[in-house]
Amino acid sequence: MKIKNIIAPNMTEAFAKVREQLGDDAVIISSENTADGKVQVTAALEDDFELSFDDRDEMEIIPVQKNWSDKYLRECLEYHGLVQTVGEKIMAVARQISAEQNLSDDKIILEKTLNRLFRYADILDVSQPVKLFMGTPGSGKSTAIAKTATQAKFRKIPTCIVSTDNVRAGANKQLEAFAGILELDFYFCKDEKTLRRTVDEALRKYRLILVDTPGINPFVASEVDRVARFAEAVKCRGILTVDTGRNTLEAVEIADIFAGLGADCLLPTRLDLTRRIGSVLSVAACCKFCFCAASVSASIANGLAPIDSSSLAKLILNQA
Ligand SMILES: Nc1nc2c(ncn2[C@@H]2O[C@H](COP(=O)(O)OP(=O)(O)OP(=O)(O)O)[C@@H](O)[C@H]2O)c(=O)[nH]1
Ligand SMILES: [Mg+2]
Repeated sequence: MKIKNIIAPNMTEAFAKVREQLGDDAVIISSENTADGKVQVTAALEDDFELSFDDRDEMEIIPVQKNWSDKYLRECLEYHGLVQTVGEKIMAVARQISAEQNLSDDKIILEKTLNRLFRYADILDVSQPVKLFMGTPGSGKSTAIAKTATQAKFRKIPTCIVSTDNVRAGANKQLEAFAGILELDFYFCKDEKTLRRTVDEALRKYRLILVDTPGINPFVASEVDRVARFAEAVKCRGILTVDTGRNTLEAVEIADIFAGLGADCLLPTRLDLTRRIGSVLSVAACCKFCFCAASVSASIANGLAPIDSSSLAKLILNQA
C-alpha cells in the first residue's frame, strides 16, 4: 500500500494533488487543518493485489469436478441467518449453476449465483443525479451522504448536499459543516415545495444532488408521510440505509415500507460491526433492491466500500 501526506492551501487542491500523485483509486484516510491554515490530507493507494476481489484468471485453471458438495455453502448461509426462502433460492441457483457449468469451487459458484440473483449499481452514477437517502433514525443516512460526497468530490463530479431533516436538532448543522469542509454547496429545504424548486435549479449546476431526509419510524404513518412528500416531490433514486446488524425479518419489513416510498437501492451500514449479512441479503432479495455501496466504518474519511457479487461472496464464505 502506498501512503502519501499532502499539504495544500485548500481541500480542492489537496484532492487534485492526491489524484495526480496516486491516481483515481486513491482513498482519503484522514484530513485536518494545519496550524498555518492549510489542509493536510493523508491518502492511500492499495496494491493491485490487495485491491482486487477478482480472481477470475485463477478460477479458469481450477480443474473441473463434476460432483460439488453444497455442504459448506449451506452451512455458511445458515450462519448468516437469511430469510429461509432466500437461502433456499440461493442454494437452488447455486446447484443449477454448478451442474450447468460443471463447477465445483464454492466461491466461483456463489459469485455466479449472486450475479444472477442480485443487481448492483454505482452510487456515483450521474445518469440518475438526485439521490434521496432514507432510513430509520441513526441508520447512517448522513454519514453515507458525507462519504458519497467525499468520493464525488474526489472524482470531480459537481455535487451539492440538500438536507430536508427538520426533525433532529443539529442534523443540518452537522451536514452543513461537512459540506463546508468539502467546499460543496449546501441547501436546506423545509418542505417539499422548496425541495422541488431547489432540485430543479440544482440540476442545472450539479451532476449529483445528495438529499438527506429525517430518520423515521416506518410503522408510524405520519412519519412515513413526512418522507413520502419529499420522495414524491422530485424525480430521484431512493437509497435506503440499513444497519446490517438488524434482525433479518425486521429489516425486510422495514425495507418493504421504504420500497413503497420509491427506494430501490440498498446501502448496508455498520458492516464493520457485524459478521452476519443475512439481513441485507434478504432485503435485497425480498424487496428487489439493488446494492449500491456499503458503509464499513464510522469515519467519513474511509469512504464507502463497493459491493458486487465477488465481495458479497467473500463475506458469505469467510464467516462460517
Ligand atoms: N461503526 C460504524 N458506525 C457508523 C457507520 N455509519 C454510521 N455510523 C455511526 O452511526 C451513527 C448514526 O449515523 P448518522 O449518519 O448520523 O445516521 P442518520 O441515519 O443520519 O441518523 P438520523 O439523522 O438521526 O436519523 C453515527 O454515530 C455514525 O458515526 C458505519 O458504517 N460503521
Ligand atoms: Mg442524519
